[in-house]
Amino acid sequence: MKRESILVIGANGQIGTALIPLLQAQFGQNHVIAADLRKPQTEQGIFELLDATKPEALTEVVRRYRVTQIYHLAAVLSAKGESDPLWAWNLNMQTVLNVLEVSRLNKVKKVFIPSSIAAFGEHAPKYETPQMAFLDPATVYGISKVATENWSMYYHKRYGLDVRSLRYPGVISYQSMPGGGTTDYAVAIFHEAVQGHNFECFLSKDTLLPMIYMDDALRATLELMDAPEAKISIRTSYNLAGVSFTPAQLTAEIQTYFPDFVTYYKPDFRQAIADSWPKTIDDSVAEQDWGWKPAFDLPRMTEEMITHLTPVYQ
Ligand code: AKB
Repeated sequence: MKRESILVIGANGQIGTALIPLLQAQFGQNHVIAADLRKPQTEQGIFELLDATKPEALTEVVRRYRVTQIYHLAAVLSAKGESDPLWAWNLNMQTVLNVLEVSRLNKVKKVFIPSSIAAFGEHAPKYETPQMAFLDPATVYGISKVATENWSMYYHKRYGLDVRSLRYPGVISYQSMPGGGTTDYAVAIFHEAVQGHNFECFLSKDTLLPMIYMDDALRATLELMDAPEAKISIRTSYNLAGVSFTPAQLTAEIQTYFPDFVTYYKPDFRQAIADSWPKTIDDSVAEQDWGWKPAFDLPRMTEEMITHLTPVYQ
């Protein structure tokens, strides 16, 4: 069997931090190259400082390590992107185009570039949003994800590049904090609750959004990347569902552990972003094509989050 050499761009981010140990376990520590703009706090395995907006720098790393797979996880998320739309567009698109082009020119075998529920907008059905819904996103992040999906499909059709993608819901994890997203409240709330603090939520209490626990998000990613090429019918990005909940439902679940915990609601500009997104997702195409099934519901996710975060603050 040929050895893989796997480059993870955006390795210090929320998904990279949790994905790298799994890739290291599967392929061996010396076969996973973690890359980011800044060094991580603790380094385990190979790390490269890399600015993926620079095609020469990316090419150099890909050639030096004879990279066979790339996970491109670096992006400016929905809320942060709105503070400087042109900067966010340039960063998100330049890095995606560099990854696609450098992969094509250097015969990288497989590429993973995530999309997001942010690709959907006003004219997609809000409940059980189908795979093939109309895409008219309200944020620059969403616009960049729709463009990324189309560029990925183009590289697959035109050059045969094996690019795969998932439309991630809000990802809930204890390993690291997300940054700049609209779903971030659902991680921050746990950090406050386990410290005995109350929580001020920037979304209203009944804002239903699609979310996914990190274990499910990682399993979906690895299952998609492991699926035989013939099974991949979607070359834009697969809808992916975990569990949908509102801030009020999450608060009630946390209160089963901390009965005195209170959430206060102070919606800000992120409310309009959340209101433009789906509430629940139909991921039946992922199920049909490569057998996707989420394992974590709201109670199980809450238990895991509290179990892992409690010792962090003791
Ligand atoms: C965000 O909130 O921007 C992200 C996402 C849903 O892609 N978590």
